[in-house]
Amino acid sequence: MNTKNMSSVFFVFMFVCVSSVFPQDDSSKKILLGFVQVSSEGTWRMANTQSVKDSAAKEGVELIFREGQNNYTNQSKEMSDLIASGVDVLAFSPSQVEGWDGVLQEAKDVGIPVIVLDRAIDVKDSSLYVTHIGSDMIDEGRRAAKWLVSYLEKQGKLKEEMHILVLEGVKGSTPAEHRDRGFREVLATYPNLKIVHSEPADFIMSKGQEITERVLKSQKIDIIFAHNDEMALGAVDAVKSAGKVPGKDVIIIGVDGIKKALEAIVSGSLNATIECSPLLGPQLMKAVKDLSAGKTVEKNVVTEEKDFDISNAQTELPKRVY
Ligand code: GYE
Repeated sequence: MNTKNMSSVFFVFMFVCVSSVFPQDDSSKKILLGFVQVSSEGTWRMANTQSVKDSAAKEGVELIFREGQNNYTNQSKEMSDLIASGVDVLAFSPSQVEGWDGVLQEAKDVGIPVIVLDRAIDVKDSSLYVTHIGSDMIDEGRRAAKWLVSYLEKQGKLKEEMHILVLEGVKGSTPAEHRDRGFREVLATYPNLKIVHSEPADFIMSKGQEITERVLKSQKIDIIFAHNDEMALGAVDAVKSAGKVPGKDVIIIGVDGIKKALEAIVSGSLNATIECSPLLGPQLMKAVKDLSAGKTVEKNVVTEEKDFDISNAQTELPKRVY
């Protein structure tokens, strides 16, 4: 063997030794994340889905995306399916507060960590999921009522009898249940602020409009609290068609903080929106990566959010992406 050959053999030998002491980091193997979205309706949900997809692509996480059409049975089936297919991590945004114990147990039995995104859940054993990333929706309800109280106070109307219409989200869903609970909790101190009608409009704009139109025909309504902005914007249209001025004759409050709601605040037809951010993708991917690296993650990651009204909606508008 000449010197040239000997040195090549030496280098190959060294490479083999170094590789076996420092095994090649297998970061080329992508983490497989299964995500079951609750539904596809509305601006908020579309922005949430986009945020998850964009962040997965950016972070090099392989995403299997499924959608449950706002239906518990569909959603649990999709989840069982992904568990059986052996994803590394499972995430979902639940259609309802309760009923997840069984399917989460399936994941736990095979060692798949589960992340609850956006809407929180109630399960008997909280070790069935590793973390919840999303908003405190009871507090969103409280914030809506507190905004209302301070608005009425400034107008010198806090002692007057006021009739409230509540446009609820999907019955049994976390945002509907929790926002309702928080709102009523604060209102309990103000018996003159009366909820005279409350009905599910399923987070859908046209349903918010229909219900408001119907209710306005038979009752005097001073305030409308909608569990999301889409329904609140439906209510704005209904108030207009009843010949009244939304934002003045009827105070209207929504939740989410979508661009269209901020525009409606600036134009005076909506009074306030309580922010609930759909941009959860980056936090989700961080948790996915931490879990895959064997790190512990916080049990509850609460999104920081603001309230918007005429005092700050305009400044926020150019920054809104949804
Ligand atoms: O407020 C609503 C959507 O789960 C926070 O669901 C989310 C809610 C959001 O359809 O617009």
